[in-house]
Amino acid sequence: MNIFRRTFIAACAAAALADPLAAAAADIKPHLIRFGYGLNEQSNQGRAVKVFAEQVEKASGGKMKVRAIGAAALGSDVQMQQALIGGAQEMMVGSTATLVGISKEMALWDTPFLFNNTKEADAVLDGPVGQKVIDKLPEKGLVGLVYWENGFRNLTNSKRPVNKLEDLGGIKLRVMQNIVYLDSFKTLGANAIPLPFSELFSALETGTVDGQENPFNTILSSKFYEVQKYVSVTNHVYSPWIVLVSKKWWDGLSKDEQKVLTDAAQASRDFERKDTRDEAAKALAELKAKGMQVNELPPTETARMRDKLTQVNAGIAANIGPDLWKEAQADLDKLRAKK
Ligand code: TK8
Repeated sequence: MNIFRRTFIAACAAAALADPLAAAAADIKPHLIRFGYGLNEQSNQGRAVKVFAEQVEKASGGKMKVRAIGAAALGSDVQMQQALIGGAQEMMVGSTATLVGISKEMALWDTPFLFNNTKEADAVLDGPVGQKVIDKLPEKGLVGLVYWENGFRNLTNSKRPVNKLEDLGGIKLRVMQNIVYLDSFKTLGANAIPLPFSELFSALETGTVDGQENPFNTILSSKFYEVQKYVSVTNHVYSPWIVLVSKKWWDGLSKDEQKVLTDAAQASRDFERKDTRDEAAKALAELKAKGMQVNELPPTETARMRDKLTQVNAGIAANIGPDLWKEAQADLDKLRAKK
């Protein structure tokens, strides 16, 4: 061994001792992570994927590289979930709602008006109930790392402002590929049509559907204001996103590599929720500026909607199991009693 090589090895060892991150990185094998998502790069989803990617590269000393692929270029949520299960793709982020066909407990998050505010959402999603739902994924071939915020969903359409329940009558409304959403909007009188998000813009543009529902952030970042006239503020459900890993791939990683991903996922969650909330606070004004006509649903009409939708709750409870349902309700009761 020549002197240069010896000096180099000694320097690496010293650096590894001085920096625990570098020490861990020494055990990390080179990896390329294909990370797919449905929204575009300029969206809150795209920004948070970038934060995740940067942290993974840094913490792994450049050995784990994330190739972020947005705008559903790797497929819809449902297609990507299948690719993860099969091991053809490493990671993704998407709606919990589109996962219900694979993991039925995810339907808890589809309960209309489940959370009154983001505080409640964070507490339940990051608490024992959220973890129990995530713990059901490995048996399906997926690992769930964290929940991000998609947000409270609101209605848009091209026909008329929805001021009362009856205004939804006959509106061809795109819903996610999820049984609870389908039931909910049928119950409210809309003509609910399930479609993947990746087909939504053109379906709105061509009139295949008249309307859709999503958080203000998405209505803005996906430019739905170009093809929709009315926004009705309904906040009918809080929608989470979930960061998923292929279990097939995850099982082959070292503990250090798994930790790099878990830590980065948590950091991206904190970034994402703050970023999403900051944007949501300004988004409605921007949508108005883009020419959309905004109306708030009167409280009496929200109450009527809520009443009608309690019909779907029994089905959700039966589907996810009464214990999980009751535990979520008990946690919410406790949170609400605290104030
Ligand atoms: C993005 C979707 C989207 C969701 C939807 O892939 O489909 O309406 O809100 O965020 O998961």
